[in-house]
Amino acid sequence: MRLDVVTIFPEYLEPLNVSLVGKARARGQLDVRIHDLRDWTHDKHNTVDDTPYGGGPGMVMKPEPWGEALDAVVESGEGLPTIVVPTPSGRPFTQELAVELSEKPWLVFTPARYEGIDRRVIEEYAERCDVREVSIGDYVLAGGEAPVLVMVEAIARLLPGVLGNAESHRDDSFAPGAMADLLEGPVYTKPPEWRGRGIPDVLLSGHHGKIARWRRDEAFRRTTGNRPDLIERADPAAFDKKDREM
Ligand code: 6GU
Repeated sequence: MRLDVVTIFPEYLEPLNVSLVGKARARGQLDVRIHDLRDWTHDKHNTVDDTPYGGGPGMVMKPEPWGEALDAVVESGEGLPTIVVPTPSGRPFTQELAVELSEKPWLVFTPARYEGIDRRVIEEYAERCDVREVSIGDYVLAGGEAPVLVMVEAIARLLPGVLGNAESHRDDSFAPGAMADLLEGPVYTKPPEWRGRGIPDVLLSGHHGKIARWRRDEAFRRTTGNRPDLIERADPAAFDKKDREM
């Protein structure tokens, strides 16, 4: 997968050199290219923002540098990319969207600062490319760079061969499958006793059926406590009689 990011803070994207995403790049599974938006400005101060028409607080990112930058990036590859515009006004970024984006050959991210990008830029590229305005949650950040880190990590771990073990995503919270609609429950490892705290007996029993039932009950308990909205929204057929007895 090819991944371009256009930003006024290229150094903010340095975590993409580390850990899972860094390794995927080193292995050639991900081709990440970071671009400085100011490279497409022409004035002495490399201006990227201006005051909003109609008045109001804050600044708006000017269309010209974004237009030149996106023309250069879009024309630098084969075919057309999917453009992901991080904005608190976008559609929610979900595991489902992460899966969909992980199947694209080429993504371009356009993290903005200030009050966002002049609307005409989004309109212009939506005529040429698939453009997605995406939010990572119901809170406001100072810019789209941290959301890009979040989205790229969620997408990269879904690419074939990036996680060591393809089974690793099977039980993810929000993954489709047997535990769909439930959050993952607690996990334990050695030592068997730590600061006087043991391991639930069932996990030491070797009884796979009982372990599966216990894991499901714990997942159900956690979901009821932390995300009751997920239980209400779920297909009632997703829950069995034993779940309802919890
Ligand atoms: Cl994508 N950007 C900003 N600035 N704030 C956000 C967001 C994105 N998603 C949630 N809050």
